[in-house]
Amino acid sequence: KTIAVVGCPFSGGQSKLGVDKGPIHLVEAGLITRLEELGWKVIFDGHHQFEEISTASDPPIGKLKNPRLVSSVCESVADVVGTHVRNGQLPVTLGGDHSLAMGTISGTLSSYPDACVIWIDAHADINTAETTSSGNIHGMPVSFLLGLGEKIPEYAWVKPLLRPERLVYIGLRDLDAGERRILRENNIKAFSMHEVDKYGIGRVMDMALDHVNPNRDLPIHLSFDVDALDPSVAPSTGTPVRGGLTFREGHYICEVIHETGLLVALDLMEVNPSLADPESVRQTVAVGCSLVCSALGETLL
Ligand code: DIR
Ligand code: MN
Ligand code: MN
Ligand code: MN
Repeated sequence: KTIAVVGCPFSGGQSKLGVDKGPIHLVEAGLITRLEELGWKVIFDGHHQFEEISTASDPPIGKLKNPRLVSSVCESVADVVGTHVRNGQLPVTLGGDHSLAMGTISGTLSSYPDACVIWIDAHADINTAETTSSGNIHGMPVSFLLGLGEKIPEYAWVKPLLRPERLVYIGLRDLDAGERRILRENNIKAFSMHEVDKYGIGRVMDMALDHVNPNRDLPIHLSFDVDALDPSVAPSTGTPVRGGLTFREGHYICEVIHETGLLVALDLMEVNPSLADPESVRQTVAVGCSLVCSALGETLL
């Protein structure tokens, strides 16, 4: 089986510079060799080049910032990821900010309409054009995939193919009021850090998979925001929130997903090597690489 690494140096879904350097650091840390050592054939044809749309020609639509740029980048990511999936390859998308998942998940669902999405994050990223207070689209990709909120013509290419019952969150601890309401109204299953504390990550993973994948027969798209991890584990990210997943909890999630044998696409997002000191950056990049390796078969024994 072949992995296609899709490097996405993109930061337009939020306002901090540097997250576009995430994929370069992850690859330079040796990710591709490590995946090859796990027995995969890996294709990587350089980091993605995106159409440039200047801020001047991309004024806000309502509150949404850089709306045309984010749309055009995500549409091209959807095409790239979709093509890899159609060719039987497993796309590993390296972000870049989490708005990119609008593209990656659209790409996965274009070939696997019954795929489930496991979203690991401190945040739910489910704001709509109406509920967002930041206007940052990295806080919104899930609402587009579900088809929630007012329709924006610039995003007409995003097909609302994700059903709420095929989505589960783990690691949440920083939700906006509107996001809480959306989760409740759409009956979306979420395991916040409270449930991780209460049940332990082992039972949370069992319950999460029982919910989205009861017969363990549906393809899985894993979208991992590195800020799901505690800031002591992954400090170099744009919106760190204390009280997150431990190093082992993060890896355990990835190991269990690999054990299902159902993973068809993986995102590793929001590594920002411009934030924090060099040792924190090294640590965050190393954790990002090892999460990806765990999801792709690296084991402890
Ligand atoms: C916040 C923060 N909910 C927003 N979201 C972040 O801007 O919509 N997502 N940081 O990763
Ligand atoms: Mn996040
Ligand atoms: Mn996120
Ligand atoms: Mn974030």
